Amino acid sequence: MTTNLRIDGDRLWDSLMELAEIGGTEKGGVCRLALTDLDRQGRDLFKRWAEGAGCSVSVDKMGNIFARRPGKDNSLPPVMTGSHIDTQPTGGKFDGNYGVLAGLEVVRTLNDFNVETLRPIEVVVWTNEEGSRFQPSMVASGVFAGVFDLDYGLSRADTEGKTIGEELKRIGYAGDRPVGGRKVAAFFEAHIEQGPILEAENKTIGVVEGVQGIRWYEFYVTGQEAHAGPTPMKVRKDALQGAARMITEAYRIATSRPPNACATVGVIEGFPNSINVIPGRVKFTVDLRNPDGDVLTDMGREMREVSGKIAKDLGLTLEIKEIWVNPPVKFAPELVKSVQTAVDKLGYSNRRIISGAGHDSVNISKVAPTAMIFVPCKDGISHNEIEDAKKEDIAAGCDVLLHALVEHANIV
Ligand code: HGY
Ligand code: MN
Ligand code: MN
Repeated sequence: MTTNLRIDGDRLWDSLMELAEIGGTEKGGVCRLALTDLDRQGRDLFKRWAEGAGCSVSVDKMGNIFARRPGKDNSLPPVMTGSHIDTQPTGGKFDGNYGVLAGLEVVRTLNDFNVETLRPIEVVVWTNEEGSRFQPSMVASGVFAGVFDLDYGLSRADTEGKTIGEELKRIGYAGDRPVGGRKVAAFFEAHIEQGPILEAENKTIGVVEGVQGIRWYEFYVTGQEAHAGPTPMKVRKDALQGAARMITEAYRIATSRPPNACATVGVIEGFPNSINVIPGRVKFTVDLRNPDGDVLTDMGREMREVSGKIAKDLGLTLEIKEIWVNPPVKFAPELVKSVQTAVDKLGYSNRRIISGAGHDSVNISKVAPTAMIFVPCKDGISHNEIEDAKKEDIAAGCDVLLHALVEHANIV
């Protein structure tokens, strides 16, 4: 395909801004949690746009949406691209949404130039990538890749006990297609970096070689509620005192393994959450990450060990649930090479990079050759309503996606 083929950056940007209005927040972010009515509205909009671009749209039993542009030989496995449109509660306009709409823009561009590919192309919206409303993260692409079974996926419940299966039915996206079990020739995902490296080095494109490992835990610390006044410190069974020491250890475990180890405590719930009652129960979560699988495993081991010791010292009981383990992933060298070739052909500044964030590509890499394309985001900030990106970078990443995708859509 000739190098002067470019996507329509204005159209892509306008689509991003229009989708961002669904769940748009005061601060300019997006709150569109998985399988809420806002997610349904976003799905409906994508479906309308995809059908308007001549795609046939299907939905599988996990609510994953596939917009298919036919190729010359539709018996061949498709080349796929896509991401997610569910967001964090204080999410931004670009996380996930960019990868979905970049895929749609590739289809629109191929239509504009009457480019026919050998293989069909499918643009995918994966259900519940964020793992905010339903844990674990990326559960629907996980079912597609056989990482989880369908029952497990559909049974994931939110804090109100509503399951993915029930919510898919409620919003009208409980599809009838089997989930996965079909060949995919290649999968590409365009995404903002969600970190500071590309912007700091003034690079337009990140050629993503892989994703760091991730482990998620839930910690349940139990002590005994008692009166904040008459109960001497030395006899207390204060669940929050224990949790606080364990949380401090989580940060030490990360900072003692520089430069890549990460630890995040995103959720803390105390009970009974009353100013003059010693907390009897505390639940908190720990998200550990490292590009080195062995170091990540050791971080988890140390977290368990020190927390058990703290619980014993303070006369507390501790239950630790390991809710998600994702070893580090290396992407398919032949697809990474295609991304690099497209970047070089288009003349964009670039660097190789490992993704700090998890993506559906992690799961899809288990069943198809997979690679990702990163573009910078402002100040490296994401999972924040101020998330922002430059229009020209958003367009550049989509140009790279266009050329890499079409290269593979024309390989027999
Ligand atoms: O957790 C992650 O890295 C992704 O944003 N779900
Ligand atoms: Mn994302
Ligand atoms: Mn995210």
